[in-house]
This record gives sequence, C-alpha cells and structure tokens, in this order.
Amino acid sequence: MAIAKPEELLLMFLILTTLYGTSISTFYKVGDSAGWSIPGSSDYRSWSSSKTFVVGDTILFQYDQQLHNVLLVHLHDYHSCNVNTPIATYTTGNDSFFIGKHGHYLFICGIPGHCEAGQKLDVRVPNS
Ligand SMILES: *[C@@H]1O[C@H](CO)[C@@H](O)[C@H](O)[C@H]1NC(C)=O
Ligand SMILES: [Cu+2]
Repeated sequence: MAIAKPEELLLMFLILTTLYGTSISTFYKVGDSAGWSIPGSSDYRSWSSSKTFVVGDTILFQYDQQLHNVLLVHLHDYHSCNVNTPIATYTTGNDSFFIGKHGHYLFICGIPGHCEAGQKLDVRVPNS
C-alpha cells in the first residue's frame, strides 16, 4: 500500500475527530418539548433512564423562571426534597449544565412542593 500524503493524513484526521466529537457529545433538553416543569403524564425518571449520558454531554433546563428554578443537590436532599442546602442554584430559565466529569448529578426544583410533585431529575454519568 502506498504511503499516504500529508494532506491525506490531515483529511483523515479531520474526519475522525469530527466523527468522534459528534458521537460522544449530545445536547439534551430536559423533558424534551415539555421542558422542566411539574411532570404530567411522563416523569423525569423515565426521561433520564431512556438516555445514556456520557462525559461531554450538556443538559439544558428550559422553564418559566417565574414558576421554577433548578437546584443541583446532594443525594439526601434529593430524596427528602430539601431545598435549603443546594450545591448550585440556576434561575435563568434557560440553564445549560455541562457534564465535565463522570458522576451522579441530582437536580430538583426549589419552589415549595414541586420536588415532592416529581420535579426532580437523576442523571448518572458512568466512568467511561
Ligand atoms: C438557551 O440555551 C441554549 C444553549 O446555551 C441556546 O442555544 C439557546 O439559544 C438559548 N435560548 C434562549 C431562548 O435563550
Ligand atoms: Cu418547579
């Protein structure tokens, strides 16, 4: 087989990095068209369990900022719906969260009663 020319190697490199980049990073809108709200017929458990999240993905929370917000919380606060000790708080109504490393990311809405009504999201990102 002939030795590839430098420009052919460059082209191969560009194709491979493009394919690699698009296959590993996905942009997810939480809740799809319903966005981030008190869940109706479908809950966020089924939404997240239908996805395979990987490092490099981004998840976007879209909601009416008069009605909701997003808290990144610890596991015990996720389970008890405690809104008082979040790790981070997002309030713009269009909040993107970049998954920079593997882990277990837990989100709840901080408005009283919403987490209890099911506005909570569990995103597991395995060590790849
Ligand atoms: C919401 O955020 C996404 C991702 O950052 C951006 O592409 C989109 O334009 C934003 N939408 C609005 C309405 O600001
Ligand atoms: Cu809410």
